[in-house]
Amino acid sequence: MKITHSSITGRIDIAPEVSDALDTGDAIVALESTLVAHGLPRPHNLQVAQRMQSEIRSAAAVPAMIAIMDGRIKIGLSDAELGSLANDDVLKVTRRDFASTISRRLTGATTVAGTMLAASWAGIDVLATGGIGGVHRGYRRDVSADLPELSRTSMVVVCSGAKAILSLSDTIEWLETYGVPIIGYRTTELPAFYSRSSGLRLEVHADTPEDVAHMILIQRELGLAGSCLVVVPVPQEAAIPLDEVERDITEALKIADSEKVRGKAITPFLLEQLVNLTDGASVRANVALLMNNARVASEIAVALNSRSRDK
Ligand code: PSU
Ligand code: MN
Repeated sequence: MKITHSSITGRIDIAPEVSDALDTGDAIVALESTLVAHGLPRPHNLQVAQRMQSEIRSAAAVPAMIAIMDGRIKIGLSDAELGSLANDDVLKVTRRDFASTISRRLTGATTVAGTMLAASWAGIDVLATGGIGGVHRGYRRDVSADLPELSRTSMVVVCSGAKAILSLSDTIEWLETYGVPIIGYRTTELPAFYSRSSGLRLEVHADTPEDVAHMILIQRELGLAGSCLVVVPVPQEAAIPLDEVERDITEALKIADSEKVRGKAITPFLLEQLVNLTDGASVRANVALLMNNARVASEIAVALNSRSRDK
């Protein structure tokens, strides 16, 4: 198995399926566990995680859900481990939380940032998720740890943009400042998570997994550290029109403000409010885009592998 920093090996458990794929050079897609623990309501959370894993397998890749369980970094989770993340109260782990979670032998779900870090330690280079964190509306100093992680850790992150509850334009500006390329996958606009368009134009797009793989390999050849963000719109049949979801987001933000929710609690709080305000349409969109992103990420991982082999 391919682990870069030897001192980390003692802290990581890699599931047999993932370890075999690392040995044989098969495509692997990392999955964040925060969407299971904090992002989706029960029982959707567990079902979606299982369905994403099947989707990845049927697209000829191996899923690697990442979390910290009792102080061990896990790359690939058993059904029992997944079940405990879906049902128990666990921590939310980003870069700053690794050492404290491990030293106290606690259990935590990794955010996109935390997942990127652990995936890169294990030698995995593609990650699929729903939406990354970003710059919050109104509280511009609340910037998700996902953004700096994207600028420093090399990974292909496939998502449907940043969560719509954020300021998408401020998030794009941040990524530009810190040199993170954004590739629109079959879109010329930044997707707005629940909606297919945001009105924010993207300069770069790709129509096939091979196109994406080509750009990523050049990024690597140039030695440009950091991630590429591949943004994929939610499938049409589950999309919510932008003006409709914007009304509900404004309402959810008002509730958060009146209840003085701040910091890392705000994302899960707003997502939960939206489930009620949209009568479940936000969950349907979220599930559809997660499944679709899992498939696209697998196709990109496969294309990256065959391109690197051809060289
Ligand atoms: N997107 C979702 N649901 C989520 C998240 C993203 O649809 O729960 C999670 C991801 O794990 C992401 C995190 O990394 O929210 C960002 O949280 P924060 O704003 O606290 O950094
Ligand atoms: Mn945040």
